Amino acid sequence: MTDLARSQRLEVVVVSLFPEMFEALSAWGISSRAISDGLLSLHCINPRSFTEDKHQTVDDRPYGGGPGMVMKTLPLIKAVEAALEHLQCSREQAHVVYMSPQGRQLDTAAVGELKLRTKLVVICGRYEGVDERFIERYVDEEWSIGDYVLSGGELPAMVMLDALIRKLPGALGDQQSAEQDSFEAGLLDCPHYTRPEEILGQRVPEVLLSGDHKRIRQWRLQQSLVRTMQRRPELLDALQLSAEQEALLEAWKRNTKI
Ligand code: 9D3
Repeated sequence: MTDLARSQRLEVVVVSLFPEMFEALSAWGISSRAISDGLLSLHCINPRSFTEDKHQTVDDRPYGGGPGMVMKTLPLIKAVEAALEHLQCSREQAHVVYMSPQGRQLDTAAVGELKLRTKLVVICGRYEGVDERFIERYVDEEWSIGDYVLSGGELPAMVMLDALIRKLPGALGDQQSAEQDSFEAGLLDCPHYTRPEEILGQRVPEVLLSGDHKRIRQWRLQQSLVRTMQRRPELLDALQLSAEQEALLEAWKRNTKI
């Protein structure tokens, strides 16, 4: 689907025991602007509000024993049903994802897939995770943000949503800056400078002051290529370089050998 072909705005419902954490998205920066501009809606539902006992219990001990607790199934089921109600859609019409260390690892391609959805339910786990039967019944996909242990699914959900929101048409003031982003072109970013021209003896590279836009573009591309080669060679291996890119990289290698 092209950007212009997006027929419906993205509607997101997050299921979390800590809904206030999502104010990091709704109150600040590009994500908050995207929401107030109506590019997406973000609604949070707390499974705790679907408990019936005095202590509003959302966790319980694991069958089989061992340390840690597991999120109870019924409050989660009720929360997802409330999410579908909020989205005014059936289970089949919504895409339900569970943030989980066992999930597929998020990357640019994955973000591109997720942003095509129009109704997204994002489940955040706490404790050791959720009852497996809940996953079997409701979850379409499990997503991780990388191989390190966090305390729950909220930060991963926010990472995923922030990456996704940046790719919604109109989310960035200058649509080009999304395409120029690191990774979008498969390359790391070039260095950036702002005023003053000199600070404590460090000068801005002369080419950036030249006003020669062709040379500036070539310098930036060359910097991106060299940095990618030095810091993330596996990214470069995955690319088919253009003739210009090949030439810029070779020119750099030639000049640094002398
Ligand atoms: C240390 C506890 N672990 C083994 C006994 C399992 C475990 C359970 C729950 C590890 C982490 C979590 C909480 N993490 C997430 O919910 C999570 C996550 C993450 O920790 N890292 C990367 N991506 C994600 S997505 C959700």
